[in-house]
Order: sequence, then C-alpha cells, then structure tokens
Amino acid sequence: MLVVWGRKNSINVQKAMWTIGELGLAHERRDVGGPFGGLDSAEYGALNPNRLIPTVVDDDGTTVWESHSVVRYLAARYGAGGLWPEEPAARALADRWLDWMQTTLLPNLAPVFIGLVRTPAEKRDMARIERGARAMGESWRILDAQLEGRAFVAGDGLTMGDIAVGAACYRYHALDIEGLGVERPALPNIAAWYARLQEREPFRTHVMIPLS
Ligand SMILES: N[C@@H](CCC(=O)N[C@@H](CS)C(=O)NCC(=O)O)C(=O)O
Repeated sequence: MLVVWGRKNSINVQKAMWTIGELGLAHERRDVGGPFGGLDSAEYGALNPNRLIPTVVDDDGTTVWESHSVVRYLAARYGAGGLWPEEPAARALADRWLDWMQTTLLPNLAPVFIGLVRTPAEKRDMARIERGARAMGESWRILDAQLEGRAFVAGDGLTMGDIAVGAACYRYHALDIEGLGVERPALPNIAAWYARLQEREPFRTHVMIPLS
C-alpha cells in the first residue's frame, strides 16, 4: 500500500493527501515530524536524506519527496487526463502554478503563517509578518486574473495546478490578516474558485483543518 510519511498539519503533507484523496488511492499515513519526531532515524534518512516531510513510498517501492514532485508523480501515474493533463501545452498551464506557489506565494505566506501560528506573540516580527501579508495579497491578484472565466486554474476541471495554491488559499483565509491591520484585496474569481474547492470532500478533509 502507498505510504505517506508526515504529520497532517503540514501544508506539504496536505498537498499529497489532497491529491491522494482526489485520486481515491488506498494509503496509510504515518505521523512523523513536528512533535512526533522520527525524522532523525536511520530508517527515515534512508527514505529522505533531507529529513523533511512529506515522503511518499508507493506500492512498488518508488520513493518520492518534495511535495510538488509528489503531486506531479501521483497525478502522472494515477490521474492521467485528469489531475495530469496529457497534452504538453495544457499540462504546462497547470504545472506552472505549482512552481508559482513555491517561488512567489510561499516566501510571503511562510512568514505570516509561522509568525502568527507557530511563534509566541512576544517573539513575533510584526513588521515582517505585515509585509508578507501585504505582498501575499498582491500575489493573489495574479491568480485571481488567471481564474477569470475559468472554474479551476487550468480550465474546467481540477488539475494538479490547483493543489498547492488551493492549500495555500485555505491558509490565507484562515489567518487573521485583518488583525494585522492589512486589507485583503477584492478577489472575486478566487472567492468563487475557493467555494468550488470547498465542495470537494478531500479538500475539506485534508486541507481545511485548524492551523497549528
Ligand atoms: N520543499 C519541501 C519542504 C518540506 C518541508 O519543509 N517540510 C516541513 C513541514 S511543512 C518539515 O519537514 N518540517 C520539519 C518537521 O515537520 O519536523 C517540500 O515541498 O516538500
């Protein structure tokens, strides 16, 4: 059976789990990382020398780490024509949003999330958190424009391109941006898309859990 290593409150694990849920794959998730520890073990190091989560080990022993590589692998192997668009140009339209999340959105989402959720109030770098919240709002405008006239980021159906930005979108909504005195930009297309994601059981189950 496919095994996912990683605690369920990690956004990177959530991307893998949401993908697995969409594909309906039998799996087992093993709690490691954060308070569970286990990343320093020789067994885990042999699976993932980065000692980070997630790591996915498929039925045949194929071992994949880096959350977006995991999403791509699962989509390609089990979701061809669906999560994994087969035509190269169509696939590129989905694929780019995985990279965009990592390179454009995450550098601003991470300090806001870590700052507000995982850092005690007295130790927070509020200037950095506020800067991240403002910059993240501007980034969301780019995705909002992409979603004009589209149900999902690459067209009419959910693809791998929705997974990373969708998981980030939940966090953006769950974080207290207003409490920072930062205004959220109007994002009508993202609002409609986010409502569509919330209709999906795997998104609700694996992504929409309390931030911790
Ligand atoms: N670029 C990697 C980053 C992996 C990463 O930083 N994972 C975090 C959790 S989100 C981690 O392993 N933290 C250590 C821990 O949980 O103990 C990916 O996308 O998979």
